[in-house]
Amino acid sequence: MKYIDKLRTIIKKKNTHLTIGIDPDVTKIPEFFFNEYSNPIEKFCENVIENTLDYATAFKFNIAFFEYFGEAGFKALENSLRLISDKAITICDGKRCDIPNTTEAYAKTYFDKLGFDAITVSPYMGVESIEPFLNRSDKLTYILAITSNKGAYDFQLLELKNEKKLFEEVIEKFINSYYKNLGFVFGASHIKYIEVFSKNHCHIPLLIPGIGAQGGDLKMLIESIKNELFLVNVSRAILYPTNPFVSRKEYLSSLLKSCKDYSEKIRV
Ligand code: OMP
Repeated sequence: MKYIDKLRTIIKKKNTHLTIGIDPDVTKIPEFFFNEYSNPIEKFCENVIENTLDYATAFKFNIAFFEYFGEAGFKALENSLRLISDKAITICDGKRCDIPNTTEAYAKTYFDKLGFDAITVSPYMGVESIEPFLNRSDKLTYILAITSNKGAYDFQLLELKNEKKLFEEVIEKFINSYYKNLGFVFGASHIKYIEVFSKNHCHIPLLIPGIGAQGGDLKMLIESIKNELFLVNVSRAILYPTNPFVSRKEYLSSLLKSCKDYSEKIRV
């Protein structure tokens, strides 16, 4: 099944655009996982997925946090993807790109071996640098357009001589390429640009982080999106309790509460 069809089907079934960001931060995972399990990261991910799968259309795995745990992190990724199977979209957040033969190695790992549905990439090595991802026609590649951090102003929002912003030039280059299995990442802090882009490109998937811990305005965001193929990512605001010494029962109940709450709000 093509990515867009799978995305559309799951959004309809679960009636939400919520993506849960699985960012297992060793300093924030509740203490009991470390006391009770030999592979705490695997069990942490397992508990999050099993308790939230019905309320999330997608799960985005930020590879940085998994790399920290080495082999245990890789096992946690494999186990998580097995648990999710076809019940949600899986996104590898690696922001990877390199010269083509190196990108091919990333594509083999994340698409062919692990089986992710989609990946995030940085576009600044050019179209050819992400072609190995785009050549997997049933998968989707989310290209960074404007990111949620203030560093977006360093390069992405620079104005060019033709009066376009650099990120607009990037988007145009990819949209005019031969490939159709691509989408874009917009930080939730850039509502004005999300509104314009989603109005003009209602069939291009969007991935929008920056809600929750980063403080994006969810209500305004939802009102501004004119494209049904969007996903809004929430990581820390769902994953972590304020007190890391919570009991299992308290943790699971707060996880479920915040997940259900976001799931209901991220709906059109
Ligand atoms: P929270 O701020 O905890 O919800 O996490 C946001 C997640 O989205 C992290 O995994 C970030 O790496 C990622 N992210 C951004 O925060 N901003 C961006 O512009 C792009 C991403 C991303 O590509 O996912």
